[in-house]
Amino acid sequence: PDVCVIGLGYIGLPTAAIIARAGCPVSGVDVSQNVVDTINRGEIHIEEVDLDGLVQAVVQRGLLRASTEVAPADVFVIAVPTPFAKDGNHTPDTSHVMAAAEKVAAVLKKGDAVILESTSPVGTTEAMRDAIAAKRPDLAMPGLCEGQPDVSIAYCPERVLPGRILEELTHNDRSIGGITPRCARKALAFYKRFVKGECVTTDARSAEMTKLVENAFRDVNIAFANELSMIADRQGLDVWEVIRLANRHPRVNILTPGPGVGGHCIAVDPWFIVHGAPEEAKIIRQARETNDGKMHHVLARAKALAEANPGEKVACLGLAFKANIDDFRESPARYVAASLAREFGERVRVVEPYAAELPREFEGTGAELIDIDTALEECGVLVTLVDHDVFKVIPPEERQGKAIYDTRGIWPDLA
Ligand code: SAJ
Repeated sequence: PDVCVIGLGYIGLPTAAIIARAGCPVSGVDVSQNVVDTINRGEIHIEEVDLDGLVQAVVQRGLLRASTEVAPADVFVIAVPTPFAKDGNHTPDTSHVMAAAEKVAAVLKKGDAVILESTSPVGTTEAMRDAIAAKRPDLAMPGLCEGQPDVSIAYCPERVLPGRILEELTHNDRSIGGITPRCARKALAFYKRFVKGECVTTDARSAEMTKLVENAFRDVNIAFANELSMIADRQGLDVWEVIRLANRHPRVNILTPGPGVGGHCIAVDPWFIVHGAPEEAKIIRQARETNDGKMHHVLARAKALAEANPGEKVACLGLAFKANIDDFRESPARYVAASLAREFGERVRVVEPYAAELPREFEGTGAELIDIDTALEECGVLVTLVDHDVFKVIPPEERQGKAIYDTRGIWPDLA
């Protein structure tokens, strides 16, 4: 089939490339002319392992072409952002999904399939169907007509990990949620072309909730670890030792405390559940608040350590939202480092091997980006904020005599 992928970001572009590699002609659509031009040159605008070579190959073979306009196709895959509305209440904003659906509606024909992949609150796929139905009264819509609908509509979330996107897009299992069972079967046949993992069919609302639940599960588990670390601080316990021991229980697997939860998914998606059922979603809401609060706890402890060592420079190790990636958006490490820079100015050094320069909020603070060897020579205080491999391998003798706050537990010998 001819495929149209709408939204060429972290999910849409790799998905478009993988569909193209499977031999389907793909037209990729993005609102940004710059993104479109970059891809048509065979280049990419995001960082992801092996994505550059794949996009170059499928563009060169004429299988992937980008545009700012939605053109007719047989299968439409929507992978646009679903951020929060700007009301400060963590309300989901599905306007990009609806805008994409309206563009699809304009070119939709009998027999086509529309698949939503964007993380969405429960009910969004049906709302999208209704928006398409309003624009195209000539087409019989699934769930709204008697007998056979003219088009099929489904919700099929991804569950890929940044840094492993291509691998996980191919090998992860997938939930395939149809508005009707027939819609699910149609979407299933499409995903089978490029997914090697198992594709499990369900209804659209269950698939929407599944995606949210997966990330909320992880958030709650991280919150448990973060809460433990704050309890341990209060009681003068070593949290790493407690977790190591508890995890020897055959049915206990406590995750790793850190400076908070970053990224664009785990810190966002649980709120979509809370928004849909505010009375019931108590643990899920609390986990979000606990993980956000951890940042402030870490900052307070780091400040105290800097104040207790007034003559020393303070090295913040890491800015990324997690280990071994160059993504600094929504990063608790970055928040803590920038707050320390504002407070302690020229005493602060930042080590981030994945950054070429410090983000804008560091401007004028006097803080500097340096490499790890310089930090180990010049800084008497070390605050580890990201568990990058390059930090983990620093041996104890190189850190000897320094005041250290290891927020991620990367140096077990400290315990
Ligand atoms: N973190 C901890 N302690 C831990 C694990 C993680 O503090 O034990 C922190 C990380 O440092 C990071 C944040 O949590 O700041 C999230 O990192 P992550 O690796 O758990 O997840 P993401 O955001 O990179 O990707 C998640 C994944 N979801 C799940 O594992 C349930 C991924 O599979 C999803 O596809 C992705 O969200 C998404 O796009 O929804």
